Amino acid sequence: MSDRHFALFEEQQRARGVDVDRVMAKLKALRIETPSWGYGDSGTRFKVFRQTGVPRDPFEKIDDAAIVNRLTGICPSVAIHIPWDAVDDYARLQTHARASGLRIGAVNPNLFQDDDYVFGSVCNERPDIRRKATRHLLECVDIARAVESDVISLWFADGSNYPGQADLRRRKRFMLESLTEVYGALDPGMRMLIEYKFFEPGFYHTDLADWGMAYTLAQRLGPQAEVLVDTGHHAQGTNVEHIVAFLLDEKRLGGFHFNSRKYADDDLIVGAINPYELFLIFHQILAASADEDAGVRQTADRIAYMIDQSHAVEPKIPAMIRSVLNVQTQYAKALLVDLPALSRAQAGQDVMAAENEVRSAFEFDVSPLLRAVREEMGVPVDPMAAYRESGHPERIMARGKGGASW
Ligand code: PSV
Ligand code: MN
Repeated sequence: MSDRHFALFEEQQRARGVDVDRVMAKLKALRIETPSWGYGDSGTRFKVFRQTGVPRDPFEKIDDAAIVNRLTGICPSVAIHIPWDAVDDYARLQTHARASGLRIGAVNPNLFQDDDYVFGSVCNERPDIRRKATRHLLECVDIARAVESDVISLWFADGSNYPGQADLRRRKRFMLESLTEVYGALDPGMRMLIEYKFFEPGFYHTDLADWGMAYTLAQRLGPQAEVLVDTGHHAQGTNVEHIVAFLLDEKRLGGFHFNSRKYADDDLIVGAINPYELFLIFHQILAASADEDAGVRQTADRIAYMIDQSHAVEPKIPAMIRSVLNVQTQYAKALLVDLPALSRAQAGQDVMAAENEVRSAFEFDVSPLLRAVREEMGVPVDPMAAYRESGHPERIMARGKGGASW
């Protein structure tokens, strides 16, 4: 490796006992899924600012996801959201993805944009609306099968705005009833990821408000149901990495929706607000990867890392690349924690040494390491600069304004 900075980094890490080759192999194996809706126009309830060059259909969203993958080398799948990405011929969509070097990842049903769902979807008091919602979920299992995806990722906007508005226990049972039917339709290799969110659009209660509710449901359903943690779906100050550790230990952590938040579910670029939190999440995952319990190790090793962002003011593709690079950076830093040394400090109840083990890994500059990894992977060492020079930003201008929303 010609890079002098990498040589210094390598020397420094080897002196700490870090196996740099192993770290590089882990970095090469990291995979992050990008969301089709992150390439579309989106905004806030106040305004959606239209950008020029936004994809006009699911095929063009795949084209944009493909360039993110080409430049980073670690984003070979794209999540779809139905009906935003509904097409007549899913085989064609999959062929297009394959030809672009991608595969279709998680299939996300949409149970929040139909007028019928004003008082909920699977938790609605009206049986005909619950049926309609369940049918849509079953349709998404079929779509997953058609595009050879093994993940169906569920989020429900179901909730209420006022005390007394809803029968909370009855709605809980409605949810279980619907998901039991959907779970029964899964193929053996498929996973159902259940995402929670503490508020919004409901402002009083949400039917799946936190990880405990999602976990309870997953347990009631069976081993193919797991919890999905969206980093933006917690109250201020929640210790998200603790939730991650707990779910890992229970072997029920299925995936992530990464994004950043400052106040609520802000959907900002991943790692833009609190990179230490992202690092600490990866630290918990990597610690679980080394657990003596094989089940915990397997759970940690098959987590679906997905980005869930909506770009209101940012150019979509560079924002997505930035998110991917920020995830990669924090993962790299977490790989530098000396787990045996940390474990010794914890066992000895040495507060300062234990805290230092973790924080000092976060403080290393991993950019020489990431440049070396990218060089070995045959992708640009600076994906952001490569995007600017790729010709893609100019090419997509021909799409004009008024592309797909979300
Ligand atoms: C809800 O806020 C959410 O996080 C769910 O994952 C949805 O599918 C996605 O955002 C829609 O943008
Ligand atoms: Mn989400």
